[in-house]
Amino acid sequence: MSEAKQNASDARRLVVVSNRLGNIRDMSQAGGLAVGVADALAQRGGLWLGASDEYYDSAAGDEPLIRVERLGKIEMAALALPREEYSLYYNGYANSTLWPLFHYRLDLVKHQREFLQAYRQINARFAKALAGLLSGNNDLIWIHDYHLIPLAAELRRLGVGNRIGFFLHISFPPPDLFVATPDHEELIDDLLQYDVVGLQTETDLANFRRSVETTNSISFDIKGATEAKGRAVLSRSFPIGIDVDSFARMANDAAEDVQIDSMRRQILGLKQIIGVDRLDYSKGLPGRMQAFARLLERHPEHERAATYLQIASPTREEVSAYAEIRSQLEATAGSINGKYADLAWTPIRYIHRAVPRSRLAGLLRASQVGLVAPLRDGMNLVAKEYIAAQDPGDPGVLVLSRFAGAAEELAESLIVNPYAVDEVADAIAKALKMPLEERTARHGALLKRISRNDAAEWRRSFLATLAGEG
Ligand code: ADQ
Repeated sequence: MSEAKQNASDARRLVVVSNRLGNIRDMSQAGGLAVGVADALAQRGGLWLGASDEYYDSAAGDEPLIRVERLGKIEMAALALPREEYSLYYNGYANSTLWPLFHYRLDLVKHQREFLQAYRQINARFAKALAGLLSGNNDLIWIHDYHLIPLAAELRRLGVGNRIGFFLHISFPPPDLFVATPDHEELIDDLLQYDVVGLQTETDLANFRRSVETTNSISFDIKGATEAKGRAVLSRSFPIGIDVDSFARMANDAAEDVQIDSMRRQILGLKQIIGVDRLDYSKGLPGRMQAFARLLERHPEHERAATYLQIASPTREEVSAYAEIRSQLEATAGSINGKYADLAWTPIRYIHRAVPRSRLAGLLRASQVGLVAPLRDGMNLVAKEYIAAQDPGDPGVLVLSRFAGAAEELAESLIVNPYAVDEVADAIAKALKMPLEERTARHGALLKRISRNDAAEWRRSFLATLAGEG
């Protein structure tokens, strides 16, 4: 893109909407969405709207309750929402209907009328609040994720004619699964109210386009454009990235105790395999532990010599499927440790809490294998963080699920099928034995790729496309 064009799109005010607001004051804990969005807002100024963490209990009139705070060039707008309705929207439709559906888990999908109703009502509330905050039809509106699919449709209903883009952070299912939700036609109609629909990968993009074709009998041209009800809609993939340099710096400046632990293991010749995830059933956590147990069974030389560290932060604990995966994981870790542990060695160390990012970066660097084996994942930023965290002179090896969006970009990792426990175990064994030369060659190629497709490139390409310049 030329300088002139970049300046043209940068001149327009950016308005971002996501379910939750990022913490602009302290980006040290922020993930890809927050980093990409906050950088863009800091550069050009703009507004970020998200749900407040304060709720009200009864339907207190119809006027949106918004608290706007200005931080330099950025306005942060927190929208207070009715507690009960928010829960039906968030725990209900977003995380008990859409999340499992979009992660190919029809067995876990819950359909309840009240979920859908609340989902639409909350989106209507977001739309009303946003319409009152727009400064004109030149504002570029960028809406994030599955919580807010109907937001453009609600805004159009209020007469908002601005360019509106949508980015889906999670995977999009194939049409055969997608049409299993009774609401599939509505969801597609909603998505076709955007000017740009962005997905993580080519697979998601193809699934989205085929789902539109199946539902509405309209197809996309070779550039990803279509026309629906007189509106032009463009669909593209925009793989999200991380801020590679800042993550690498954090990993390099790791806390002293992490460094001491790493040196101790080095002296004793002990290896560490690491997994870092939200405790979500899509992340395939019990399968990873089983693969580690198979490693010990099939490659007994790793007994007492390798440890699996799994950090799994609590998430969505009010949704029953999450309570189940937690007890399943604890039982799996317990039974493997019961079988193999001795006084000097605990094979699996399992930490059920969030860890500060700087510490996390140090732990990733201190681990010889990064095990990222989700059953389905939009992108998976941990895979990219693991690469960024490594010492380029002596890097670890990434073992990556073919069902993570990141696998499309990260071909030099050891790609595995997470359903095939033996295959994952063998890949871990290969990673643990990989010679330095092969490790540095693979890591060099991966680092180059994540540096090129970083968080800045992600938002630059999305916003240029949204502004009609891409
Ligand atoms: P998530 O499903 O949350 O994101 P992921 O991409 O891995 O998955 O991002 C998780 C972020 O949280 C990473 O930055 C990671 O370091 C951090 N994190 C995870 N566990 C942690 C812990 N215990 N302590 C501290 N930090 C922790 C969704 C989609 C993904 C997509 C992203 C971004 O599901 O597929 O990659 O959005 O688009």
